[in-house]
Amino acid sequence: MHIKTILTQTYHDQNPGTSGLRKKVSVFKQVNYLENFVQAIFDSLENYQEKSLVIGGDGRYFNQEAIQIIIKIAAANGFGELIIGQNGLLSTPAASHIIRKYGAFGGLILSASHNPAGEHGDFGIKYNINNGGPAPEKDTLAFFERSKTLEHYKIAELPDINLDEIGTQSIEALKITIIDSVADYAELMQSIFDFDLLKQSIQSGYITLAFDAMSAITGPYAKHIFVDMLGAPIDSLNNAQPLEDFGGHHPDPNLIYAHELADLMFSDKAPTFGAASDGDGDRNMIMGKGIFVTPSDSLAILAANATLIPGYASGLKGVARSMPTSQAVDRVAKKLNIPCYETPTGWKFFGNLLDADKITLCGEESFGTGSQHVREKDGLWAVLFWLNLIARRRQSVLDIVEEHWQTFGRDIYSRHDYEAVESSIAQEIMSSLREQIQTLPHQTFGEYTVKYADEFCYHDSVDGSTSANQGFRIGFENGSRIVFRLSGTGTVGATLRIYIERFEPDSEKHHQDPQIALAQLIELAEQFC
Ligand code: G16
Repeated sequence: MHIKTILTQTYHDQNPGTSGLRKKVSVFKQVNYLENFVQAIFDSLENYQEKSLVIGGDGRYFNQEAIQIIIKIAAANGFGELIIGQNGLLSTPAASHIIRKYGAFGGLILSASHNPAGEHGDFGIKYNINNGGPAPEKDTLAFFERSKTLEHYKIAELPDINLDEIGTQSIEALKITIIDSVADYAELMQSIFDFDLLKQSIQSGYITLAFDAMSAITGPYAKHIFVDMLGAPIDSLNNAQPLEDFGGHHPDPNLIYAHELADLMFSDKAPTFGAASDGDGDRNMIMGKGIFVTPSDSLAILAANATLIPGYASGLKGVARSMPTSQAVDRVAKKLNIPCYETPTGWKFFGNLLDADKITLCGEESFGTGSQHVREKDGLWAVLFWLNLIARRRQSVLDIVEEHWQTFGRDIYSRHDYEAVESSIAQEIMSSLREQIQTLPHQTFGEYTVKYADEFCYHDSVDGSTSANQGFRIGFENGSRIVFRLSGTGTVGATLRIYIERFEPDSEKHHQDPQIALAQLIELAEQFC
């Protein structure tokens, strides 16, 4: 194999955000841009020679082209085997599982998640370590540092590899294995959930479902699992064909971007259960007939009911949520007498807790839920969890949620996003908040008295590392909270996120519209910034 060393220009903007490097396709297509970043990753890793690397992506525009480049750079840098999803496709949770199952050294996942795709959309790349989870901050910082001094990359002179055919081919000492993108993942799901009960509940018509794959990666996974394995009719799936531009959709499963599903679920024709996933299959939106379940509530409900699921029948070790996620799961943990950890936003912060067996379930307000089974959040896993719950409890989603609120109270929750804010203005807002939090404690605003106000700093109890500047928390005496932080996944300007929550123990008041129930807090939040 002939290996060339290419002299390259250095880029200074390759700083990974909350979840890998995400940029416009036009940025990634600059000369040597992708090549540099991949080389910077490999230069920052040690002892991977002759080991295996998993490669796959969500199928968006530039996915296949990028994979061909990565294959050649990985070959030149001495990996022994490349395990690649057929046609270059792997959902993020499936990639995490494959890294773990095949004991790979790590993996490169190509996705910009829920960001729009296509020639004018976004692209992204992230490195996952051998536990199957996103590289921790110390690694992503090292990638960035290396990228700023990189002058050369190595690339093997190879023909493009056919990604369509399953099987292994060897090029000298390098093995290239193309695997079925779905089979291993489906088998894992079957090992966790009661597929016989699910099949019976779906085939008897007790559960009817609508799943929107948003023309992104989960289509083939949903078809195999829901239709082929569980017997759901094919028309339960919407937008199930992955497209390079995601059909022009914004594959972010929420009430705005998955509004067709939302309209259906609030109509007379609603099935028992509705769900959607995102570009790379790690997010989930859960709906029942006439109800949208917030991700924070969903996490709490899954935790409270986990022992009904075969894979979690022996109970939970602990749970974790990201800092801005509502405190609903904390109440469940308290009742179950298990620890509840609060981590910064970013799935990578759950990795150590999962590896150390301190937690079994974890989740985030940003439509992410997951467990011990992989080291990424997992959209279809959450959907199967809910289906299994409905089948076991023989109750509708609405009844399950209402009963949960009656038992634990409701954490009324809302997130407001201010997108494409000029970066300098966003920084000014953050600086002003940093000053204000010093003086806020004990001040009273209407019915709200500030109990604490701080800038969240996380101390990882497993590896002792510290992650500072993770957003501002303002907590009130009555348990309400306002949180401010800047998103780490946007690609245009800055995105300011404001998270607002209020605890409501009175079940007579559980049906309020969150925007009305939270009106005073929303006004306060705006006043602060
Ligand atoms: C990523 C991360 C999540 C995070 C989310 C939002 O999700 O994996 O942990 O909660 O971004 O982050 P931010 O608020 O910084 O935009 P995904 O689905 O985009 O990979």
